[in-house]
Amino acid sequence: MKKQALITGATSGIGRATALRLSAAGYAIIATGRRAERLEALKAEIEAAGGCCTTLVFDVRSEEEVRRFLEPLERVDLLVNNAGLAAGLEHIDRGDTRDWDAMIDTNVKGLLYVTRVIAPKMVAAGGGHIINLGSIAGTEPYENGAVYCASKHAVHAISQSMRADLLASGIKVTEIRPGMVETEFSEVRFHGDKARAAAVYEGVEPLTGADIAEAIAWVAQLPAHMNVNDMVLMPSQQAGSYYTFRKKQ
Ligand code: NDP
Ligand code: 8X3
Repeated sequence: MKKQALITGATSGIGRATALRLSAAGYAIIATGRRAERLEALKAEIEAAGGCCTTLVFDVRSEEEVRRFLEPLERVDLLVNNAGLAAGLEHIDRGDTRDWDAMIDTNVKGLLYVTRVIAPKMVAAGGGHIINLGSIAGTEPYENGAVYCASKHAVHAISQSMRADLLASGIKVTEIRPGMVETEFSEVRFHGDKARAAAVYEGVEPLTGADIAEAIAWVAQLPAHMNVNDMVLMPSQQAGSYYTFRKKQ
């Protein structure tokens, strides 16, 4: 029987690339997100390559939806808590509280709701692996990013605590903490402003969703006695939140 990988936020970017990569590694994929058509296209792509994919359309911000869609799952061997976003880039005195709610409700509460349903299944099964998408923003807060950075600091803290909580149950917890990855992330952050999103990557060769998926696939296949607690990945032109070397175009 194939191992089952549940990936939240598989309609785009890192989550989509991870679904494709883990399918190629032999996992049966359970792909989630809010955009049904995107999930159907992913399922078709996975099945055309000989893989197996179930899709679940729900919003991780709704505890009721998370429970309704995830409680019936019989087994999950690998959970990739990936769904997340940045909304806005503003000083604290000008931030839009609707953006703040979206980030906290998705990046923190959504990750917790999903974990609360899946972790007991792993405990009952006697093992599993949870991979959380953190960020360098989880340890290096930057100007204009108070709430996004706070949400990823929360993911960093939750990942460390849950690793301890689940230790005796044989469940591995890994946090993947990327720097700049070119996905729909910046377009979402700037509410659809493509030019402003493109400027984020000007003069830099950013990481891709596939780069992060490769790391996730590597971490997931390590032998039972070995875990990666925390992995920080960056483009080689970036040294951290505060240092990016941009080549002149
Ligand atoms: P994308 O915007 O490309 O993908 C985000 C995914 O999250 C989409 O599939 C989206 O699906 C899903 N999602 C967002 N909100 C919800 C929700 N309420 N319910 C369910 N799914 C949701 O961005 P990335 O791939 O870059 O981001 C993935 C993760 O990686 C995020 O947690 C992000 O913070 C993190 N990250 C990204 C970095 C980057 O530079 N890109 C760097 C460090 C971390 P849909 O809209 O269909 O619901
Ligand atoms: C996404 C990377 O630098 O925008 O987590 O915080 S950054």
